[in-house]
Amino acid sequence: MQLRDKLDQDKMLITAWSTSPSEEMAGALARCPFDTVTVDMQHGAHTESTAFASAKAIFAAGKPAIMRIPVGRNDLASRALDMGFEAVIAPMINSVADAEAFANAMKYPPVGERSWGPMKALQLHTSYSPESYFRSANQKTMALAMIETRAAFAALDGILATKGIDGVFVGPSDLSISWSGGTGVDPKNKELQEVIAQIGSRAKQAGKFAAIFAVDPADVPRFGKMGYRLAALNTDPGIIQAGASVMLDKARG
Ligand code: 3PY
Ligand code: MG
Repeated sequence: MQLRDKLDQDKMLITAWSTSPSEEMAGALARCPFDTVTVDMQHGAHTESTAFASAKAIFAAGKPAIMRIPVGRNDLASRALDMGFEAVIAPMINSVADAEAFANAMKYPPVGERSWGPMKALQLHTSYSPESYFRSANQKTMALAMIETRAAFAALDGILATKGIDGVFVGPSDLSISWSGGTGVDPKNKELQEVIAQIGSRAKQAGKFAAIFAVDPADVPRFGKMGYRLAALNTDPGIIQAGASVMLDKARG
């Protein structure tokens, strides 16, 4: 497991966002110079079997794998860790109770109630024995709670203080919908930038990590200055489109 160690180095890490139900595609993303790849089971088209195969393909490329689970699927959070994912992002964590339920699934006792069975993870992370995995998993695997509503922002300090929550992950699109009272989606909304800055600094103060989905790659250095340590750049179709545009512009002069 290496994601936690990389984050502890206090550098901005960048994750690709895998939405196509293909381990080939996830492996291709992992072979690009991203620091890590996130497999999206909330809005992506992955099934459990393509997600689990993707974890292996990402790991084979020497990168850590992250999973975003669908809303409320804490059973899948434990399962993702059992399959070798190193971090789980849980969407719509809107209260301390939501954060506690997520942390319970992610951490072994005495912190939470994760059930024992990391046999597949041990096949990937071969430097661990069952005993050493048990001793280090609570510290090395990461529970990232998504802050993407007004309610979540109101509960931020409680969520950050929840035992077993390692960090928060801002979803600027849903946050913009909630912030506007449902009148629109505008993740680049000016008012939201102050909220995003506060989340970064309050996470840092609480000794937790802050991460965010960067709709515009040019925003990543600005998020870094706000204390964020992990940014998601784009989904696989967006990455292909951006690369194709650069190549076609060159080819067509
Ligand atoms: C959001 O912006 O709402 C997200 O969930 C990003 O993936
Ligand atoms: Mg969202």
